[in-house]
Amino acid sequence: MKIISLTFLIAMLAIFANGNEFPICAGIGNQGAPDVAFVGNEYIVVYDSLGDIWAARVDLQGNVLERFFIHTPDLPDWRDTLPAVATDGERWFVVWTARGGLAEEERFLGIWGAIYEGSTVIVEPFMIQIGASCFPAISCNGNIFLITGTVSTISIPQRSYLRGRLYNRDGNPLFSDILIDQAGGTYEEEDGYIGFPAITSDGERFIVVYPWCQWIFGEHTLHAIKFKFVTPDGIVVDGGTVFAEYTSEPTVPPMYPPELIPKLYTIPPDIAFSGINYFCSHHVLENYLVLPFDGFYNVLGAVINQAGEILLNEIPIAVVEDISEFASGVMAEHENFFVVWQDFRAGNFNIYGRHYSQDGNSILDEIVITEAARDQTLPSVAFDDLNILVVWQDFRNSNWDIWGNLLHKGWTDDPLALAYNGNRHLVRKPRSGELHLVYTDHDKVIYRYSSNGGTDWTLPEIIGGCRVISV
Ligand SMILES: [Ca+2]
Ligand SMILES: [Ca+2]
Ligand SMILES: [Ca+2]
Repeated sequence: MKIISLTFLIAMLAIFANGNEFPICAGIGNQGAPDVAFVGNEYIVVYDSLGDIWAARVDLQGNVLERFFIHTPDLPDWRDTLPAVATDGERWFVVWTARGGLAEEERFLGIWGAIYEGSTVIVEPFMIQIGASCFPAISCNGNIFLITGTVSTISIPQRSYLRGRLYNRDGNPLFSDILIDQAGGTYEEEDGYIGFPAITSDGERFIVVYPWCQWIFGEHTLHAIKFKFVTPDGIVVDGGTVFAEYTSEPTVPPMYPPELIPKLYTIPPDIAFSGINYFCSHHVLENYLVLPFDGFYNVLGAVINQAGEILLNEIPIAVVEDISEFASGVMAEHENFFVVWQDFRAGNFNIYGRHYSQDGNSILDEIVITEAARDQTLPSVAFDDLNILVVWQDFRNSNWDIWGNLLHKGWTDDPLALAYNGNRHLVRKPRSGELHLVYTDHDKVIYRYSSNGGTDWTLPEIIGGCRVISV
């Protein structure tokens, strides 16, 4: 009996350890590079499946409603990959890049986009005209979309450009190309390179954050994480530098073979706006002397105000020595921020998260998002005004799939505790274990239901907006 009980206990622990993890797409072969946005009343998850772009609609209880195909590359043996998605609240705009060639001569072939409402296509896939070929990023200020990407020239010195363009919700480009920044100087020994950018908006202006490096007069390389602003008129406004480190080697990608290009440049930082400040999360090498080979990484953060001043820098988000932590994503959760990252502490990659105040102070404990077997990598995160959906690519089944975990804030997850605390109401249906709970949170009325006396609860659901409630 004891053995049976112990087996049962272990099985139960495994279930709880997985929390609310669920597969979003576990198709044959590899699915990867997911991005997620909260659109209207559902989440849209975009991803690369076998080199095609797909999307999944996920409801607020974590049910996958639908998966649908968006685009396959025009050229044989090329892949459509690295999708990014943004929304104006109704429509969602997905961008991606076409990538091809053998590993040692990988090339990018421009940036593509398409616009949807729900699963209805509004604008069929089309070329995005920004004069950039790789690392697409997109954000919306509520009205118009900024799309950015980078391109590098085969020249002496090597130059790299971060370009962008504003688009309206019908897929029409506004104004002309915007040159946001460039790397690479005038002289032969001034090679430069710009890596994968990220964008967000304060509802009017956009802020773009990106890795930047340049080999300076043959003496040293400056590696930096920089940011600039773009106005809705397409004007670039100076920003600042949240990180800078020198190395004495000519360590400017892509002079290396692609497999040696550091994750510094091929995996983006991220940035979010809380209504007051921006929070930028990014990864850096623990030791820059290891370039051009990959060393270990740390995740750092910075709080930037709307004037572009860095209020707090080098926030140590995940900084364990000789352990790689990188690929962070950040989103605003009302006045706070939530950062997720991939982490090798267990000997394979898992995903963790942590909350920060708008002042950059860590609040609450670290949250385990997934500790499943094998690797979970490249997390992306969205907030639906109540819950958080984290998505990632997942190798637990020995091929890459897309998985998610729907978190309820992370700190008020005990419904019964909620019910006994403040403006909250709990009702039990007579002669049953059925509980109905309503409470308010940021002027929204939240509802949860339990069929078994409070052991299991539905995920919180917004049912209205007011301050005084009853049930
Ligand atoms: Ca580390
Ligand atoms: Ca793992
Ligand atoms: Ca798969």
